[in-house]
Amino acid sequence: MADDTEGTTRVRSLFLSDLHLGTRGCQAGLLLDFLKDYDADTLYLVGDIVDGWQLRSGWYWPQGHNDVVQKLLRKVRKGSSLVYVPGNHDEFLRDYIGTTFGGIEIAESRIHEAADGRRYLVIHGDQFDMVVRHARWLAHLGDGAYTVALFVNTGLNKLRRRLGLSYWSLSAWAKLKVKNAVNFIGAFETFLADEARRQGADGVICGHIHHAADRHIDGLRYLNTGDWVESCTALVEHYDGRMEVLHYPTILRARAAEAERAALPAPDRRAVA
Ligand SMILES: [Mn+2]
Repeated sequence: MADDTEGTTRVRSLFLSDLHLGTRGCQAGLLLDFLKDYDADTLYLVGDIVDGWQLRSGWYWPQGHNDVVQKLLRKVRKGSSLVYVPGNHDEFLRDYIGTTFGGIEIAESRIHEAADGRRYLVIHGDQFDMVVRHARWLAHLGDGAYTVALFVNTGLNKLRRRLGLSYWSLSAWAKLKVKNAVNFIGAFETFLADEARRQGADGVICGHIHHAADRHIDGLRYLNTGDWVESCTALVEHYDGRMEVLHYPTILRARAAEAERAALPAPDRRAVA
């Protein structure tokens, strides 16, 4: 259960992805408030934390983005473990996979064991872009094609990076093809669940498509942390192993409504409740 001290809620694990620091879209102010509200034994940064692709085409780094980084580093100094699983926008960090610096561990993916013994594959998810895009013909080619597509996806984007081209992103592409976006999201979710199952996990925790979710796919728990560009969502693991997707704007609204209610004279409270 949550242990509340000085207005900060402590959880066993906190999963954040798709902050996109270094872009105008990042909701750094809200994110900083959230990081003041929540502390965790283990922090997972599930990719696209710093937007390296965007920074290459023009430096944008306001103080608020620095504050977020400082806040995260401060948590590490105060004893939180931090695992950084890079995504496609911060894939420059993939060159450092397997290393630890300043108490931060960089990992390609990770199996997280929850307090209740359940095991979750923690991965950003961009590794599946090509698989999702070409799902129809890959299905005809069998298991081998699936592995090849994963390999091609990584190689192709590494090449694009070297050539100074922008990242080819499934989520951006799906948005252009709005009619099919729902299908793509569904396919992405299914592929990630399949991969988690293949690795013997009970669930998957990912990001990438900026679409927070908590659902079951063929008995496997699919959890997506969402993003801090549009939705401002995070995933927490409570001390009993219970996983919960938090939508921070909803938490803030509920808190404001409660404060408003508490400020009313007692007889009026019932009328508002
Ligand atoms: Mn991504």
